[in-house]
Amino acid sequence: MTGNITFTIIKPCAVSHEYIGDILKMISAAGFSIAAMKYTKLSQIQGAYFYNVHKEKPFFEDLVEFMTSGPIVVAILEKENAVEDYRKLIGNTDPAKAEPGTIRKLFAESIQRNAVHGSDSDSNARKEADFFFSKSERFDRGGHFLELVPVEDV
Ligand code: IDP
Ligand code: MG
Repeated sequence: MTGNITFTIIKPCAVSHEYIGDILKMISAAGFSIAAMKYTKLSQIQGAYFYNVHKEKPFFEDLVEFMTSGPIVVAILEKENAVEDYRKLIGNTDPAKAEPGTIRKLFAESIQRNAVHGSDSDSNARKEADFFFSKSERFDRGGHFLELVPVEDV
């Protein structure tokens, strides 16, 4: 089943360069609507939990240090085929390999400081959305509480 939400983070590098507005404009222009959003900062524990899948990678500790180094914007984005379409909009993990016009091509500094996070699957999108937002903080386009299907059905 193709999910209709994805989860994004505008990373500390992009926030500190004042790119929040430009990135949100691209997200909106690409047809995503914001179902939830907050300005926050990750603790060490939250950063390590969020990137737990990468804990064996050589870049893990640096990544958590970077992601906890300053404020971020976290958001749930709603659109048909959200995960795949958002990965296309952000581009390759490495900005040197990202397509022209993608968010990472335009705003990333390096493979680590690559401006934004985007979920890699429907089930991870749901888990990441649940990690940051309660049911009462998520809204559909009509302004009603966003109903999400259970993770196991995504
Ligand atoms: P993704 O963000 O495109 O899904 P992942 O492979 O899931 O890429 O990696 C998570 C994050 O870890 C990346 O967005 C980037 O910030 C960082 N990262 C990935 N590969 C490297 C690397 O080779 N060196 C340093 N940081 C990396
Ligand atoms: Mg990933």
